[in-house]
Amino acid sequence: VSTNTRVDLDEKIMNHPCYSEEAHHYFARMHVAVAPACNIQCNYCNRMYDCANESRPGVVSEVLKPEEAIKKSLVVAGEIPQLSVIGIAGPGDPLANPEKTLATFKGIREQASDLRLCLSTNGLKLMDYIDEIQALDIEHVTVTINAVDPEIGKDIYSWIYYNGKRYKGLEAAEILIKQQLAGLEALTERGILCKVNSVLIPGVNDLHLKEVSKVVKEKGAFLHNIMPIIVAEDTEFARRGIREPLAEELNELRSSCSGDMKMMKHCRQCRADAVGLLGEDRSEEFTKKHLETMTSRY
Ligand code: CLF
Ligand code: SF4
Repeated sequence: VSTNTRVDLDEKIMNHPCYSEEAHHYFARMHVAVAPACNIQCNYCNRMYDCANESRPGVVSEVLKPEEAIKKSLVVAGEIPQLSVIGIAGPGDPLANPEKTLATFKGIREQASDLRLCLSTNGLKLMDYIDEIQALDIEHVTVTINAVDPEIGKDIYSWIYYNGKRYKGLEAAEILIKQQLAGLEALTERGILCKVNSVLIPGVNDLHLKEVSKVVKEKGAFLHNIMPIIVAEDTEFARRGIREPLAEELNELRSSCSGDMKMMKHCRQCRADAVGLLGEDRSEEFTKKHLETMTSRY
């Protein structure tokens, strides 16, 4: 690694509240919720709420048009000087809404070039947008990978919708996992910093996540974030009686994986329209209604 690349990498980590535990005390992020549709069905998601791959189910974010999201980014950057990152993480999957997601990133890139861009996706369509992600200088990408073995994946996903066709069961899991890992590898080859989120689902993938950690590290992931499932009502996992993990189970699993790679321990399972430092939620201050009265100043 050359000195320049090293400095560059340190910078990318140090200014991002999710990639550095230290940075999360000083740097804020904002999510713009521009992506309502999704192309897969996770068994912990009931579609009424934010994407549970990155967010807290049970929260309904305010969906914005790209132009509204760009304006919001400029306003919030003016109001919150610690703002360093704009992320798109839902409420569905950003790459299942490619026009909206890319138009938003493009506008922010052009009008607020000092903000870093961050994308969180289920990874199904990553390979189709690698060039765009690189061209827009999106420095951080999260891929949610809950299994690397389709036999386990088939119990986590009911279906995927891929290139005009719906797939179910083992076949769906095979395609999804293949695309996720190929996407992860392609991104890291291009120097894009990748984090992998995994939802810990007791009795389904708890014994498998160590293997996931190992594989995603091999594919170049920089950070692994194991998040506890939040069992939302009206989901397949609620019907199957899946329980939420205990704090000790989560901690134990994280430490058993940490030999393989850097583990994230400060994730707050943010909403898809979260604003502010990781521990605070200022989304209410910056709703569409409130923004209208603020935009005249920007
Ligand atoms: Fe958002 Fe995610 Fe980017 Fe961070 S959140 S898109 S990487 S800017 Fe961070 Fe929030 Fe945890 Fe996500 S604390 S839910 S890991
Ligand atoms: Fe729900 Fe996100 Fe899974 Fe899509 S990717 S089904 S929005 S949790």
